[in-house]
Amino acid sequence: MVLKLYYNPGSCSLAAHAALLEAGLAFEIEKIDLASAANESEAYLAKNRWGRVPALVIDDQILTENIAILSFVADLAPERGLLPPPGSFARIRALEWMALLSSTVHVAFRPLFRPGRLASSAAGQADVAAIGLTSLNRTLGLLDARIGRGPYALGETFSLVDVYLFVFLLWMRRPMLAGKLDARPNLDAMLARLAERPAISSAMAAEGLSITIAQG
Ligand SMILES: N[C@@H](CCC(=O)N[C@@H](CS)C(=O)NCC(=O)O)C(=O)O
Repeated sequence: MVLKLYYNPGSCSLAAHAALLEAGLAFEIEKIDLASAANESEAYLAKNRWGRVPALVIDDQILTENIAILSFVADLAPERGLLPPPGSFARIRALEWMALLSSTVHVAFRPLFRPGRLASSAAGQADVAAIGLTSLNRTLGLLDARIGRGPYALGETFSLVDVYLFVFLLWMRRPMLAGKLDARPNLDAMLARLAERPAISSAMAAEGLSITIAQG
């Protein structure tokens, strides 16, 4: 099976990248540079009409959305136990977690990272960012409480939910958020724990990232 991941360094595609490494699968990667709008190029849109990353080529198909990609990757390597088995309630709990990360946590960063998509004037964008910061802090507070002392999102067992979560923990360290977020000890401890996993640190290195200079 040919697998090829389209990614942008430090974007949410980092979850799919680290997941492929956790699964021990052979795959290629190709950078789609969001900073130069390579995701809006005709060539990329011909492959993925949504113009976003991650996108995973699987032979002659293309799969988008982290939730789908992480589920697919976990099921390719069942012996690694990267997600609970299909059909179990634990798998549904993992799905709930991934949906929360995709629909609520990811989008809570958008008013801060991309205020220009929500307002045109400088004053409007500043307002969007200010309201967004309040909302992001509240979301991260709920996340911190739900994680508790972990050690992992699903409790005692590591899963690809943690790999997905890692992306947002990394985003919390972006320089533009420095000094703006409330203290989140559980999330900080989780970031430190996950950063030590070889698959996560290898994906970070391949994308040219470090915890303090995460970009994307
Ligand atoms: N729900 C999607 C979100 C994908 C997404 O928004 N990716 C961002 C990078 S984190 C992107 O490609 N943005 C480009 C753009 O919006 O122009 C997923 O989890 O795969």
